Amino acid sequence: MDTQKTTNGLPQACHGFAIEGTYKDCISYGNGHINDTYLLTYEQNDQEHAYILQHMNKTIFTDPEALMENIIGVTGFLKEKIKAAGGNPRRETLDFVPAADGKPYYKDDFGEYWRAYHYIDHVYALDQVKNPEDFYQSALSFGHFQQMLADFPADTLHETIPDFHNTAVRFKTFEKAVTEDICGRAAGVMKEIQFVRQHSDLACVLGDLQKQGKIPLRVTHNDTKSNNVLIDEATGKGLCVIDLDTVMPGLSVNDFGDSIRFGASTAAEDEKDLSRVSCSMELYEAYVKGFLKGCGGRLTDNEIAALPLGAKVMTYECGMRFLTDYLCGDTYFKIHRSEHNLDRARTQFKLVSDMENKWEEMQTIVKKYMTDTH
Ligand code: ADP
Ligand code: GN1
Ligand code: MG
Repeated sequence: MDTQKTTNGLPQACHGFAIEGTYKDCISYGNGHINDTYLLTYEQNDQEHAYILQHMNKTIFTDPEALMENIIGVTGFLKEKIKAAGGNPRRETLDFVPAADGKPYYKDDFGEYWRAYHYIDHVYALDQVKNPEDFYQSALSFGHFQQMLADFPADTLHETIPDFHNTAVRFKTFEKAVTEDICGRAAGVMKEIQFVRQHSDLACVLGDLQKQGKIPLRVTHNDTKSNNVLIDEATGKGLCVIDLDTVMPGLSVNDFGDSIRFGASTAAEDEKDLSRVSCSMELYEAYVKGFLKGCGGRLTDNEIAALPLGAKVMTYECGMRFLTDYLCGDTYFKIHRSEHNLDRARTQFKLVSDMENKWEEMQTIVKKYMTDTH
């Protein structure tokens, strides 16, 4: 990602939205790998008001206007559900701020796209899960999110990134990166390349279940990292699911799995010391319990039975994506050091191996909660 593109347009973007009052401040914010996020402050009647300002990554989300249409559709739909349930629609879903010209995004003089949201205050996002209760709350929120979107008209959604969780396509892209080896890095990571190849059966297994009609397509979040849920500081409860860029038809087991690969790990996604990386069964169990409850009994028996597989496949897929990006010269995920993507790939492969060792336990835990849901 060309950070220069962001800094060029940033001063304009700070003044590009329909925000009253006087501009005060704008600082870098959050730890996402894709967009550039800022905390923007304005003064209105002697009071400070905060906003989230985001530079949208146009290389990855190639149609930012279609992306914003999705977000308006989804947040508008969620707001009605939240109101009907007696909740606060300005805190329980993203509340976007239009640009000064009324459009849902601001386009700067360099052709880059920006958007703004009202800042939700007195919350925290989990960049690393520290305790089962927080993770349980995160699971409830992501499960509930899927439940609320169960009757959303899926055909109105644009596919913001084609084949996003098509693991078979990801595998082909990986093999192409190995063959082309444009940075000459493949020889140094043969062990990791072999790992991906030896586990290639994981690339088709969920797609096959879906094609055979055994698990359904639903409207899913598709990026269920624990830092994409805001937890209310006052109550400790999950408040708002954010980062809605990839809400598209997908598999419930993938939403479950992506959360596990990130949140149930005993170490950070980019931990260098692999002896610290494992899949915590305590955290896994907390998530199973919360996710099934959050989904409100909507998951089929086949989906529930495939949850452990979702965890393994999403971890494998993510590791393969990090390794592919390393081989291609680190152009997709933001990196903060050399070999950052390689370190991230290694943690994911360590987790896949650990899940293989704990496979029976992972299935037993799911069975334990299966009966609660029907
Ligand atoms: P990315 O796509 O880069 O992951 P996110 O949309 O997840 O970007 O935002 C990055 C971080 O900014 C989040 O993890 C969260 O901490 C914070 N954040 C985003 N939107 C809001 C909001 N409306 N209110 C408060 N914090 C937010
Ligand atoms: C990215 O945007 P962020 O940081 O929440 C990525 C996810 C990966 C994740 C790995 C649009 O998520 O798919 O699982 O990094 N998002 C996109 O940490 O590619
Ligand atoms: Mg995010």
